Amino acid sequence: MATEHKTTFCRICESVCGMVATVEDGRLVALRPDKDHPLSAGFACQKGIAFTEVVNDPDRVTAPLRRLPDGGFEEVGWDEALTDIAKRLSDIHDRHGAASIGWYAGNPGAFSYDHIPAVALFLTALGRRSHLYTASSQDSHPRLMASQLLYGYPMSVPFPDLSRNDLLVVMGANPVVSHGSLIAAPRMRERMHAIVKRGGRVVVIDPRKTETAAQFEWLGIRPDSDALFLLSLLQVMFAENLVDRNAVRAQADGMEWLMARCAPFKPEKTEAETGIPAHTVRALARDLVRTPRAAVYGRLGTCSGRAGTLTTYLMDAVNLVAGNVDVPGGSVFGSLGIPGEQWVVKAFGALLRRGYTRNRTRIGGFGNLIRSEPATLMAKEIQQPGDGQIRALFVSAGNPVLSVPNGPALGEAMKTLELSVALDFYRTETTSQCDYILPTTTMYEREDFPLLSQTFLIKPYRQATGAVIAPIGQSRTEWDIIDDLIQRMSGRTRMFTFLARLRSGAKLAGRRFSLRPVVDGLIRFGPGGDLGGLRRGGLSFDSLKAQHPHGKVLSEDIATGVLPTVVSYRGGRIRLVHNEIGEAIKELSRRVAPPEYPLRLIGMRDSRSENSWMHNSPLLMRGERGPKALIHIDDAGRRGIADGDEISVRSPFGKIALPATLTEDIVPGTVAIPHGWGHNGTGGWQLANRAGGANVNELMSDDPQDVEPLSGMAWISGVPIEVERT
Ligand SMILES: Nc1nc2c(c(=O)[nH]1)N[C@H]1C(S)=C(S)[C@@H](COP(=O)(O)OP(=O)(O)OC[C@H]3O[C@@H](n4cnc5c(=O)[nH]c(N)nc54)[C@H](O)[C@@H]3O)O[C@H]1N2
Ligand SMILES: Nc1nc2c(c(=O)[nH]1)N[C@H]1C(S)=C(S)[C@@H](COP(=O)(O)OP(=O)(O)OC[C@H]3O[C@@H](n4cnc5c(=O)[nH]c(N)nc54)[C@H](O)[C@@H]3O)O[C@H]1N2
Ligand code: SF4
Ligand SMILES: [Mo]
Repeated sequence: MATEHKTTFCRICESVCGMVATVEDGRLVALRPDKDHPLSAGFACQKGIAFTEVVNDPDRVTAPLRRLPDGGFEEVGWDEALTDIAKRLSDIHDRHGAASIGWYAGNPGAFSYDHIPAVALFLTALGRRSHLYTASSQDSHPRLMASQLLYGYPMSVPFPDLSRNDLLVVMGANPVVSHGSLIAAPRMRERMHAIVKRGGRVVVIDPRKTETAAQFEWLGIRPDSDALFLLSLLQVMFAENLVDRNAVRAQADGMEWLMARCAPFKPEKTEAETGIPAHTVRALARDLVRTPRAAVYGRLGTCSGRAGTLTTYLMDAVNLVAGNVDVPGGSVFGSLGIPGEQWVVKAFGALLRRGYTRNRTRIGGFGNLIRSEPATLMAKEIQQPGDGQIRALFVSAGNPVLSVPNGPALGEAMKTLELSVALDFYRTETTSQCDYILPTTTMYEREDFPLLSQTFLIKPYRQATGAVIAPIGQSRTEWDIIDDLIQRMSGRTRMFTFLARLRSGAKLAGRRFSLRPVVDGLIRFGPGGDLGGLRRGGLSFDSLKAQHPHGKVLSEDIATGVLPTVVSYRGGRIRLVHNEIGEAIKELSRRVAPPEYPLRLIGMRDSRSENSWMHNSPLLMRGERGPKALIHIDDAGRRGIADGDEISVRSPFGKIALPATLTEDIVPGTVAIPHGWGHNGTGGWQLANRAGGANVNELMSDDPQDVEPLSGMAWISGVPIEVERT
């Protein structure tokens, strides 16, 4: 028996931890943490280890499947499947144009260097009016929108300089469980403890005393009130004259405008709504200014309410006004490290801003942020007749029937499509609605480079991996599938023809048409790169794999003083003045709370789930698994609910039933329910189906009125609900 140990890295979540794969006779038999990885250094979580079970899952789809009229599936050959898809797609394109075709790319798509680019190429070739959706509109759109407003570029996203930080304020993130998001920091729990050990503080602002909050200082906040809290922090900083105004003016335009906007929000006026006492707000404002190395960091909890863009904008504004932006230990910006990057930021920023202003969705009129539309509206875009109605939908690496507000409506809408195609390795609640399921490889069956993580690394390093094993069954990478489709669509538009030419050009040169030369170029011409062969011993894709399998650190710390290069606006200065932000602040006072729904719903993640898709791993599903509603003892008591009781949860938009767990570790009036459940038996994952569980997104609104107006983000936090014993 041939046993090999291959060094690689996990791509389930943003930590991208180092892994060692044991391969026996070409079969992946075990995964263990890589102790020589520069950042994860011998750490991997349970999901990372359990991934062997995903790769070898007997329920995995490993041959192309075609749906039968009775809802079952039969195996078909690749050629037959792709020929039929290309033919039907061409026909739809002829009759209704590009605006009748959509693609939803889910979360795991972000972990492969060529998946999203392939989708983007395909849609661009179809035509400008094709619809792109990503999981980002249930995740980070407000973060990207705030960056687009402040820095002119959605991808300029600051994060805390953890290794040098002395005061870290975590708002609406639970890194002990999530392992960090929009920050690539394996062992994030230990890194936060290190802050405390060196005499610093970690303050967690969250409606739930989360696994993170329990280990540090917890400030319980009422859901969806963070914008008020942040406005008060700013008000105190200005009113108590804590601000080095010249320093702020040196980085940003519009400080006076901001000052005027936050002036009415004295902490004594917001404490009733936020639940955070005025003196605590004042003390934190002073600490943020006076601690030289301090930063506020927020994630899903600050994005998923009704004012995610405003909240994120204000968080960055607090960092700016407190003098903590772009300085060691503060809120910093990563980079790709390529020459001329600032011009890329300038050019792309201008392009994306223009796209946002020009391209509006048919339903709701939302700006296309990073070219994509709100996934919340997919069902309506499929069902509402007229020019631009979606008739063909592709779904790759996503399970929107569980992940978007009112997912079941999407499942129903998908049944009316003329063509639906999934690229996935499971038959899920979503892919089971598709005409075809095209089997993709898992991450360990493809070579990779963590492209999207590059600008979020707390310590810049490079790592590349080859495929650890060959594709299982007939599975193919997303690039290969899309490339094949592009070839079959050749001649349809000028772009398709151009791509076909590129392809034959590459073939003539004895190469494959792929994105690899681009990634290779980024490595070769970036820090430590071999400059295209000019510098001996320098880095390239291949030398990373061969000579630095554990990864190569580029510098101990993140560069600071880079603001002019990450800001896309002319002059390289932050822009604070935006009418949209002024409006969003006014909107805060116009909110009305429906009296029949006195409680507020928030989400929660758990260590053994990854959104909806790791519920078929026996290792992760041991014991009693499934979603439960976490309720404060007092709220439960008033309603006669005991621990373990089955309850019904109602919102203005839907109703679900699930067991309750009572706790004191949540702000009264708040109920926490995890997402990613609701395996209803339409999928082929047997273990997941047995766990079933309620789909919390049945409680969320898919009305365009309830989608965050600036970024198109789904409203999934702070939703009004009522509960009762059943
Ligand atoms: N184990 C595990 N890890 C994961 C995932 C997973 O499913 N399981 N998913 C991955 C993905 S896709 C992502 S995007 C990341 C997310 O990473 P995080 O954002 O770190 O994770 P969440 O658990 O969603 O944390 C959001 C927090 O916001 C809080 N919150 C809710 N509403 C509010 C509010 O109004 N104000 C404030 N201040 N807080 C609020 C919630 O209580 C919760 O603790 O995690 C990734 N990692
Ligand atoms: N209520 C509520 N809803 C939420 C959230 C919440 O906190 N609360 N969180 C939101 C967030 S942050 C996110 S990111 C979204 C996630 O939403 P989605 O991305 O729509 O759903 P996932 O559950 O991540 O499903 C991922 C799918 O990709 C497949 N997959 C895994 N790896 C690969 C691969 O390499 N290639 C291909 N082709 N397929 C692969 C899996 O089998 C699975 O079917 O959910 C969002 N929805
Ligand atoms: S923390 Fe994330 S990257 Fe690390 S092993 Fe777990 S799932 Fe994989
Ligand atoms: Mo996410």
